[in-house]
Amino acid sequence: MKLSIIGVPTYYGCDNNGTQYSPEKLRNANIINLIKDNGEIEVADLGDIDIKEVIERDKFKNEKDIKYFESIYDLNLKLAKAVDKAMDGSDFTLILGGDHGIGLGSITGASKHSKNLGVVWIDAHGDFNTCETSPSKNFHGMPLACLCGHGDSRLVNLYYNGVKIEEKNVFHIGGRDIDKDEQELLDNSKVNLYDKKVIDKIGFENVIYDILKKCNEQDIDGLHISLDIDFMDKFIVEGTGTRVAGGYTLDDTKYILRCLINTGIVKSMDFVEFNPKLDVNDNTLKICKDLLIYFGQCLLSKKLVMC
Ligand SMILES: [Mn+2]
Repeated sequence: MKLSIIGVPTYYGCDNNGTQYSPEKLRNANIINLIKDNGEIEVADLGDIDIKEVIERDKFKNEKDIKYFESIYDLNLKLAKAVDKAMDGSDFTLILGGDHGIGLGSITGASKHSKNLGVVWIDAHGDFNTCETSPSKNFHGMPLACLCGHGDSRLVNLYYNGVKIEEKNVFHIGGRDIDKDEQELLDNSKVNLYDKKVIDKIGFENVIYDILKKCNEQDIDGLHISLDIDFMDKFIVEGTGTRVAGGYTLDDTKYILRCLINTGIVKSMDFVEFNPKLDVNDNTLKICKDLLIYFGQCLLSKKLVMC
């Protein structure tokens, strides 16, 4: 099992200084060795994407509807290329954000490695705004819409022209803070929404069952997980920028990861929105470490199941 890791030290998509320190913080917490120590995982740390610096005063200089546009475009293009290349030489690619805006680049890269890619977007927020509907103009609220072909055409056509992921192949889990116009966009889309209402009604087991059934019916041959830690409850993850009440536990998150990775078709994952500057007593760091070690164990148990 070969695992590639790419860091994306940026906060330009959330405009909340701090998420750029996440890859460094996780590496310093020995995360690479901890994942390795689980056994036969061969980890290649490919380092960080080089981020083009834009000063705060210039954040609307190139585009009035998306903050830090120039850098967002640049880093996502570099990330798409890096993920595409990493996936050529490994069984799994893990991308450490950064804010969730990096999902555009990572999934664009991953889309080159499946005939029919599916995306599981685990998040308290929709991330389905366009530059027109976004109240904040922060790109981390837009990447999923962008990947489905909505919004700024330069970002929609990043790396190669055209839609990167079909709406019906998107499975969004955990939404409980979705903007009004964004909700309308989602309701008019084919995105599969498992928001708080749905989860309360049917439970995570049935959510997973439904996703796996649809993967099968729709001939999805590869899955990418995009995990925003604000999926978890605001009292569990202090070290993230847009915390929302009524969220989920560490065990819920582990359960979802395990079920998805056990399918054997997950080849890449984003781990985003950890903000060490907002963390209290390293509580969120501990949660992140726990999750990433568990993720490594899931990769290995997948291998055992396959044997
Ligand atoms: Mn998000």
